[in-house]
Parts: sequence; structure tokens; C-alpha cells
Amino acid sequence: GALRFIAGAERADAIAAVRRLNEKGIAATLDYLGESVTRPEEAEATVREYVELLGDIHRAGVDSNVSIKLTAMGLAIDADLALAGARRLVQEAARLGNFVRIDMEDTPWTDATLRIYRTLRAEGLDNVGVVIQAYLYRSEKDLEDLAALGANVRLCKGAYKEPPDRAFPDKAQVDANYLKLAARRLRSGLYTGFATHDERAIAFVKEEARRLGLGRDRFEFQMLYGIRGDLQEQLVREGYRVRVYVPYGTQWYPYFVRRLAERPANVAFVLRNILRG
Ligand code: FMN
Repeated sequence: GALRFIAGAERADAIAAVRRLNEKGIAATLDYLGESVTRPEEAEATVREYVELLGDIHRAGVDSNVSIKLTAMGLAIDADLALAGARRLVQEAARLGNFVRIDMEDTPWTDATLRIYRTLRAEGLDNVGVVIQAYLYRSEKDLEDLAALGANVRLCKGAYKEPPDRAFPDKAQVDANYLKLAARRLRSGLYTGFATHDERAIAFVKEEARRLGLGRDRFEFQMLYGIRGDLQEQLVREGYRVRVYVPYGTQWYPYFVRRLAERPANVAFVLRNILRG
């Protein structure tokens, strides 16, 4: 069931999954599953795992960066603890010629996450990117501010349950805002990861990029491990860059629940697999 969306429990499973994707011309971003730790030792363990992961990626010679969650690095304990962990990882990634994407979590953490991103950039670290969620009203302004920094952004719709005073309550509004923000990013020419499985949004990005004369190396499509592999491979055949988000580890439950919540097809798939044993 859950394993459909997850590469395995160990770093070696994760690296093997990335290698299989790379053979199909697909890049990866690796995520060590975990969120919202409450003890500094847990935050430290997350950072240590990612340091090892960056080393393994380098030694294996696979095409993958890493995605981190600041709550897994202690953001709920102390913002400076999460900042220190993120800094260590971005520096280690820089040493190895790699890149760190800071995932965006739910709205209690939006400001703190953007602040940490800005702090790292102000310190001169630029192999780091952030995520903007199209379901939030504030995202249009956040994108504008980030464009001034030349930020590398992953644009997604948003996966958490949010109240209607912060996020568009209707899926149609979220979809429309995704296209609006995608158009802004394409016009800016700044490197963007368009993280979506929405074929309408993907078609829109392709068409806008074509209209603007933007090369296929100036942006990438991003999808989740185990979702729409057919579409991933088709985009590669069409000459687009594709990166797949590959989670591994044992703390899969919250990730799994978000995947089931966002697509009825995911629930159907898991049920079929359970029935098949
Ligand atoms: N959702 C978030 O709220 N924060 C993230 O950092 C985040 N990262 C994602 C990375 C990738 C590669 C993808 C494909 C999705 C990510 N999501 C993230 C989930 C999306 O917000 C969304 O819930 C999911 O992709 C379903 O929407 P779709 O139909 O547009 O694909």
C-alpha cells in the first residue's frame, strides 16, 4: 500500500530508486521522511541523515538533490536550531556541487520558512530553493518578493488542510491561481520547478514557455514518486526536464495521508493493491 509512494526504509533503497529513475532520463529529489520533531536530538538526527545522504548521492554519482522539511530539523523547537541545521546541509551540498530544496509546510511555518531561506541567501548561499503554494492568498506577494532575490522556486498547489481565510477553498480557484503564478514565473525567466500532475497546468506551462521562447532547460516539471510515471516518461520523451520527489524512511504516515487526501485515484490504487495482497 504505502510503499507505492515510498522508495523504501533505507538510504540504499532510496539511491537504488533514483538510479532506476535516472536510467529513464528522470532526475530526483530525495526526501528523508519525517516532520515536526519536538526534541533537539531528533532534529540533529535528521541533519545527520541528510549529511550522509548527500555523501551517498555524491559517491553513487546519481542525479538527485535533496528536499528538507524545517520542522524535521527543529523549527517547532527553535527557529535558530532549524536555521543551523539547514545552513549545515546547504553548505555540505555546496561543497559537493548539490542543491537543497526547502519544502513548504502548513501556514504556522510559512513566515519562519521564508525567513530562514532569506537568511541563507543573505549569507551568500545560493544552492538553495524554496516552495510556493498556489492555494495561499499570500503567495502572489511572496513570489514577487522572491523574484527580487532571483529565487529558485518550486511551485505547487499545496497539500495541507488550511482555513478559508488563508487558502482558496475551491479547487477551481487553486487551479486558476496556479496558472496565474506559473505565468509570472515563466515571464520572470527565473528557474522554476513546476510541481504538479495536473495535465492542464502542464499543457499551460509548455504553451507559455513556447510563446515566450523559453528553452526547455530553463524550467522543470516535478512529480511525486509512484504517481503518473507514464506522464513523467512522456515529458522526458518530449525533451522536458523532469524531477521526481522520492521519499524514503519509516515515518511515512503523514506523507501517505496527504497523498490519499489529494487524489481519489490514489485511494483506489492502494485499495486494489491491498485486495491483491
Ligand atoms: N505540497 C506542499 O504543500 N509543499 C511542498 O513542499 C510540496 N512539494 C511537492 C513536490 C512535488 C514534486 C510535488 C509533485 C508535489 C508537492 N506538493 C507539495 C504537493 C502539492 O502541493 C499537491 O498537493 C499535489 O501535487 C497534488 O496536486 P496536483 O494535482 O497539482 O499534482
